[in-house]
Amino acid sequence: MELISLKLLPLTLTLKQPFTSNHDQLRQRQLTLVQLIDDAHNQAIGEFEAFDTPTYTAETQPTGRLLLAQQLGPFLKNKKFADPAAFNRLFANIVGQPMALAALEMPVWQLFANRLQLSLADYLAQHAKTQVRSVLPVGISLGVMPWPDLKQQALQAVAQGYQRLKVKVARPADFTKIVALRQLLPQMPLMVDGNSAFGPKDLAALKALDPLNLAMIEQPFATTDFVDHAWLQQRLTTPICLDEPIFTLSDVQTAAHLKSASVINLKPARVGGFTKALAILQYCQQQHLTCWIGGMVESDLGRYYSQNLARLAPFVFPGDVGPATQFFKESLCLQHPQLIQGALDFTAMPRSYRQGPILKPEFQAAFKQQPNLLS
Ligand code: OSB
Ligand code: MG
Repeated sequence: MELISLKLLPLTLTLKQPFTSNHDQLRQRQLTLVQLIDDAHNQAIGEFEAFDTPTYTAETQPTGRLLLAQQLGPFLKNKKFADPAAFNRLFANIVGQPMALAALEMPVWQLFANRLQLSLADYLAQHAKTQVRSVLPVGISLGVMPWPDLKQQALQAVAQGYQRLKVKVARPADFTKIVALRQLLPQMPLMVDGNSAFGPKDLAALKALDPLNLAMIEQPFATTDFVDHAWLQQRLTTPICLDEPIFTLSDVQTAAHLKSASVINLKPARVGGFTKALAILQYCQQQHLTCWIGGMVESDLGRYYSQNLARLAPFVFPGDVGPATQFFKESLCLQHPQLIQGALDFTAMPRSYRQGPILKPEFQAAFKQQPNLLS
């Protein structure tokens, strides 16, 4: 395969309500769509999912756009690759930039799936030697918010059938809301995400979460603190999940060897795409680490990729892969799996969904105005 056209389309989506974590308050979601056209004139669209600021990870929309436009995009001119693994090898000497690379790599998987007349999920499953689920139970991630709002949104999520609640926490005072939520929902699979807000000084407050029977505590300590997370895990019964520091298989190996965590939040964009994500899944299975698919407040286009990865049978724990309508009124694509009792239903999708997401005509037209970085 060879790409004959590569175009970028920056856009900004407005959230229905701000999404607050320890890192940031997200009100506007800047994204960059990437249109790839291969030498058989098939099209696939990727999404560059870095945030505006280098708070969650180091990549940002402005710097990533520049890198895609000036280096990573034009580099692909006249490059041939026989499969997604070969595509990855083209970029083997690049340090970092996983989300920029994933914006190219995930639609390349779609292009190969189309050539083989497989759906993306079936192609991923073939690679991972596993099965695809057509009904996918999902969880929801709720931001930091006052108790009355949290109570209302949690009850609404339960009414919609979501199979797991994750609540962002940014200071020990937020834990009183988690205690109240656990009283309200004694049986609900529940977890918190600290987004690096805490440190060893917060041990007593974190230990007070143990009796709540949380599924896990995600990323309590700072991004690079593999050793401190291991220290914390020795003192907690609740499993620790790592998110922010997981860029490579080597990061997962570090976490496994140090016992920093027993759970990995796997975001295909944060690890550079599907090839890397599947290698991490395989390692997690060998090491008996739980591995589940996280979210990036993606558009519905970005969700297409994470949802179809999450459909693989080993991702048992419900992911942050519910409909993007949680965040945005606007959608970019024409078809979406419906949420029925907390699960995405892929059985009702039209046949055309197997060939990838179909962009709305206005976004398709907007690409016409953009320069082809390969010409
Ligand atoms: O820590 O998992 C996170 C959203 C933005 C940045 C970081 C995180 C999140 C989420 C996922 O919690 C929300 C979603 O996309 O469903
Ligand atoms: Mg997280």
